[in-house]
Parts: sequence; structure tokens; C-alpha cells
Amino acid sequence: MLARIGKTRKLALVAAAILMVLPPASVTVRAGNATTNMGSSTVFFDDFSSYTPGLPPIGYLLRGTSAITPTVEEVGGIGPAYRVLDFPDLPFLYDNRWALKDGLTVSAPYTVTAKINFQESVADRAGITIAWNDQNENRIDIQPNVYWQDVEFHVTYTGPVTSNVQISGPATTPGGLQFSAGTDYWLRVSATSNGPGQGQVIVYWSSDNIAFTPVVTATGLADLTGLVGLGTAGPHLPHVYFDDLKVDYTVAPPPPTDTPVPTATPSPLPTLPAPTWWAGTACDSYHFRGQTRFFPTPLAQYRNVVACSPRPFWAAPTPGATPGVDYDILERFYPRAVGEYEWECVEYAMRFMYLAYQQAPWYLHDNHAYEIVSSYRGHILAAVVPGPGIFPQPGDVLAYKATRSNPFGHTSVVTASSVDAQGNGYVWVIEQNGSPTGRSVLRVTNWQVANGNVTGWLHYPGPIVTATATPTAASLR
Ligand SMILES: [Ca+2]
Repeated sequence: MLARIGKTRKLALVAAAILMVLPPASVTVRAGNATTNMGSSTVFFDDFSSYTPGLPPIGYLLRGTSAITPTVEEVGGIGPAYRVLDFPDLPFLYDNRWALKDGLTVSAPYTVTAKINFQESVADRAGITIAWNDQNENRIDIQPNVYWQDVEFHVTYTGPVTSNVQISGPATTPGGLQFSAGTDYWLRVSATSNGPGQGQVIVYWSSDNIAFTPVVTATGLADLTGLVGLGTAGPHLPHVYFDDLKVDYTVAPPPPTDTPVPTATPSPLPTLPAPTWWAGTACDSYHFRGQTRFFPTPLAQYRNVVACSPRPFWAAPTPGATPGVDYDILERFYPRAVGEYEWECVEYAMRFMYLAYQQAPWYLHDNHAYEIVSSYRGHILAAVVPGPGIFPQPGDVLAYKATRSNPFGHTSVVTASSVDAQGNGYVWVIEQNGSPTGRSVLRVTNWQVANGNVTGWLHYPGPIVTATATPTAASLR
């Protein structure tokens, strides 16, 4: 008999009501190792029949002690139908050995089921591991212990999520789960989550793969996302046969913000002339540097119209700037033009409209960018009100509404757009004082741009002319 001194376990202090609702019954039976995608519901099933006997199964990560190696073996007969995953016995070692399905990262809700057959009654635990993180070996091990006749539920978690794990159920007490060596059982782990720190796992046990009885419930789990697999643990790693590993999981559609943003197609529109009023070709460098303590930085360009930074008046985003000492630099595109502050968002929009459409800058009350559309009284551009079937086009100038955090609102210039017939897609913009890169991608949903934050835009309805000369004051209206 092995020494049991020092063995620790967490016993349930709370007798929780056990849910009698069973997870989806196993209905998928396939030979080999197959992943079947049934819409958003997917099944991974592996009966270990497709691997070479005597070797570890291909496609599994082996982790833990290298003193034993789980291999595929033929048990009770010859041929693929008899193949199981065999974990050898390893006495007198407080350690673990895992075979985790490589690449199969699942997030709750999911259910993992495996057939398990202990080959000895004097050893310890073996079962299912979920939420495996291969970087730090964070995991949850759910392992029936053949010696203690119970189910051990061990959480290893080193991440930042606060959790309050509560483990309960009849099988948490030694003797609470009666089972025998040399007999097939099915262990099932059903994971659900209401968010970080609110994961729940129900452990089921079956002797016929039909009727599953809940034996352990765990709540308040930090994180249920990760790889799944099979494993054994000490102090005496048992000799175990595993078979028919089955993972039922849902491929959740990614939230909108996680959708990969397609790449905008390059603008076919002609490039525009450089600003004649700039002293220095890169962001009015001589003038700007001469008036401030800062070197200007080009961020991005659209049709050769460059978005620049910084904006010294606003100290917070400009390292080294001091409110009351550093100011935005007023610049006029031509004599007696309405002045624009370098490098505020309005300056870029006005500069672009001047160079592209010969539209003279106009006055916005207190630099309120949000009124760049509503204040427009000219005749070169058309003010567009958002609505079904309408979305911004390259070269349009957007107005963003004022918010609590930004009472000035915002403006940007559209460089590309792609919107489908349902009004869903993207608008790419270039901007100053709106993003570190000078570029942003706005999501269009049901014809609303940026959740309705874009309240309208100015559109040039005329033919695009290849501008070869800078407009003059005399040409402006
Ligand atoms: Ca098998």
C-alpha cells in the first residue's frame, strides 16, 4: 500500500443542488479522428483507430512527466477497432502526464466526453483536462481517483481574473463515486460560462454511455477557454485506457469588433498638389518648428495630402507639451483666408477640401468640428444626410457628433468604403487628432456609420478633375 500522508484535497463545504439536466447525448459515432462542423455546432471525435499502435497519437501535445509515454495500443483484439490510448502505470511520483488535442482550443459552452478504464485499483487519478493553456500550463483537471473512489477537481490558474471557485457534489467526498478497475465508464465534463470568473463545470458519470449522472459541480471558475485532453496524475499515476474522446463545442461568431477588417483598395483618384503655404515640404516643418518646440510628424497621406501631428495645445497626447505654454499654430492657406490650427482635425479636412475641390475654408464656431457639415453654406459640395442606401464615398468629409469626452466632435476624410446591400461594411478614413496612425476604419452597420456617431458628410458631386495647380484665392467662392 502506498503512503497517503500529505495527500490533500478540497472537500465541498456546500451541498449544492445538483442539476438533473443532461448535456446533449452522444449521437455522433465515427471511426478515426474527425471534426464535423454542423453549422455553429461542431463535434471532434477520436476513437484512436487511425494511429499506429505503439506510438503516441499524432496531433496530440504530450505534457508533464516524460517518465511515461501514452501510446495507442490494441486491447482485446487485433485491428483498428481495438485501439485505445494507453497511459502506463507510474508509482511513487507526484506528477502529471497529459495528451492534449493540439489546436483544438474551445471556449464555453462545450462538452468533453471520454471512455475511461482503470487497469488497477491501487493507483490514483485519471480523466479529462480542460482550459489548458500551453504557455503556463493553466488548466482544470477533472479526474476520478480509483483509490479514493471520488472525483478530484483541480484548478490551476495564474491569470488576472478574480474567481471564487466553489466545488460541490457527491463525488467530491471519498467513497462518493463507486467504480471498479477493469470496467468501462464514461466521464463527461460540460462547461458553460457567464463571463470571466463566472465559469461553471458539471461533471457527469456513466456506466453505459447513455445515462449520465451529475457527480460534481464547480462554479466561479476564472477561465474555461483552452485546449482539452486526457491525463493521469499521482502520487501514483494509474495504468488507464482512454477511448472515444468527443468534444462538442460551438464555434461562436466573433463579436463585430473582432471581425478581421478587410484591406481598402487603393484610391484610383489623382494625387493633389502640395500646399503652397507650407514652409518646408514635410508638414510645414520650418513654420511649425519655428512657432513651437516640436518637430511635426507626417502620419499618413491620401492623394498626397498628408495628415500630420502633433497638436501642442493639447498637452496630454503630446509628450512635453505644457498647457498655457504650447499652442496650436494658426496657419492661413492664402492671405485673409479663415485660419486653421495645425494639426487639428479640422485643418486636415479644410486643407483637403481646398486642394481637392478648391473649397475655401470657412469658420466653425469655437472650432466645433461636429458642425463642419451643418455650417456649410457653399455651393461646391453637397451636404449628405445618412439614411438607407447611402454611405460615404472616397473624398467625402465626415462630421462626427460631439460626445461627453469630446465636445468638439471630429472630422475626417474618407479614403475608401465598402458597404453591402444590407448596409453593412466599412469606411476607411484619414484624419488628424483622431488616431495615432492618422487612419481609422469605421464600421457601417445597417447604414449607420460608427454607430451613428457620423452624423453626415460633405460630398463633391462634380467630376473629379486631375488637379495640377494649387487653387488661388481668386478662384474661390
Ligand atoms: Ca478505440
